[in-house]
Amino acid sequence: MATRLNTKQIFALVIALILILGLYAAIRLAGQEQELRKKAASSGVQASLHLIPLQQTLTVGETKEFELQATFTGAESGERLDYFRTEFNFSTLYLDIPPDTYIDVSQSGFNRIFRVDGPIAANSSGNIVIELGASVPGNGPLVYNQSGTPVVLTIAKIKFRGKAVTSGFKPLSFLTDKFNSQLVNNQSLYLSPQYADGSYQVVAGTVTLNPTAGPPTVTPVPLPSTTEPTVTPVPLPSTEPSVTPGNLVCPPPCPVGTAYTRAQGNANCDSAVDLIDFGIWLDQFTKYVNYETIAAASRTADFNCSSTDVSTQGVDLNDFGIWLYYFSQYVNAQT
Ligand SMILES: [Ca+2]
Ligand SMILES: [Ca+2]
Repeated sequence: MATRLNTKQIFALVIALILILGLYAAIRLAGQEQELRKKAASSGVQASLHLIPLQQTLTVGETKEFELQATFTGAESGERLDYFRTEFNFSTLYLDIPPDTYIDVSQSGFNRIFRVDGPIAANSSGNIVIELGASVPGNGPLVYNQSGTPVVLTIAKIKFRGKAVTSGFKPLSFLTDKFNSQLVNNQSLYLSPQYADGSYQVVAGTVTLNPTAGPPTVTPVPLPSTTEPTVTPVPLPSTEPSVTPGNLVCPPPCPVGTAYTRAQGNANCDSAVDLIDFGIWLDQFTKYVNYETIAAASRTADFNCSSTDVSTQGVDLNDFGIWLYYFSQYVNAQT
């Protein structure tokens, strides 16, 4: 019996073969990818790059230092860095690196500097490249700590100077792609670090007081102070009518025999405490709140004035209170 396969059966076999080959290829590829992934990372090291302090405020012209730190956890015993490269940028509008101030990488633990940008390169581009290496593979900085606490490397100390006032905080950003930033350990394995950008703000250097801003805070004293008796002539007792007007700190009292005294709200020294006195008080009060000086002899509505208490020597609401009190007495006496 001839066992010839017909066209249909051949076709089915070919399809099955293609499927089997495809599946095999897919399994192989997945395996290779896993291998690659193992090679791309080192043995579980968590690396992070950040600036310390994370945030700073500078005044214009002021210089402050940021430390570029790298932190490592989970490294294996004896694990070191062979190579370090990072790049980050700042705005040349607001910051610069002061001239002759170079980036300090002396504490990094690397003994070979491939590239560290100085002030001229950094200030023209706004980019800082730091590229360091071990002089011999395996003699770079150790990233393993037996106690399990993170290893902190101070890779670089960078001094920035405030150039112009910013509106709020601006970033100091790491370039995180593998082309610009690479960390390689002593087994030639890449580490993929986490990056934390820093930030800064620049504020004006000096606070200038605007003399036109806001109302004056000092209450003007319209008369010479009596708190210094050696300078100001000692005023005579207010009951003494014969004083020289130029030396007064309080208005003279009403003549003896007046029905109401000045201390009783009688501004014009007639026989009444009425709305005329209120009108005088209001006029002088208006001048007082507008800081107009009224000579003592003319300050006739200063009812509570005391030559020894400067706080009474003005026409204010205390004097109004006195007028009101005696005005009601006067009105009641009339009825
Ligand atoms: Ca009066
Ligand atoms: Ca007064």
